[in-house]
Amino acid sequence: MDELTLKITGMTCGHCVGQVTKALTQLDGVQVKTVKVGEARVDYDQREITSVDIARAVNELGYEAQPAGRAA
Ligand SMILES: [Cu+2]
Repeated sequence: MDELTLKITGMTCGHCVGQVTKALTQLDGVQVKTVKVGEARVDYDQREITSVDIARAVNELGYEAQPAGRAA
């Protein structure tokens, strides 16, 4: 598994955290570690999904996600 941290703009409250958590949990190959306002950390399997796909799932909710830290 590889680690991905997403910096997310547009999140403001616990509802946003719930929405992002739900969307990430539904992705195959992704294990959610922590989600808080402005940031999500997951482990993911590169054979199943890319960091771009993971960010896109968050963007589809109306937020703006960008990979942070170690590139994958
Ligand atoms: Cu909110």
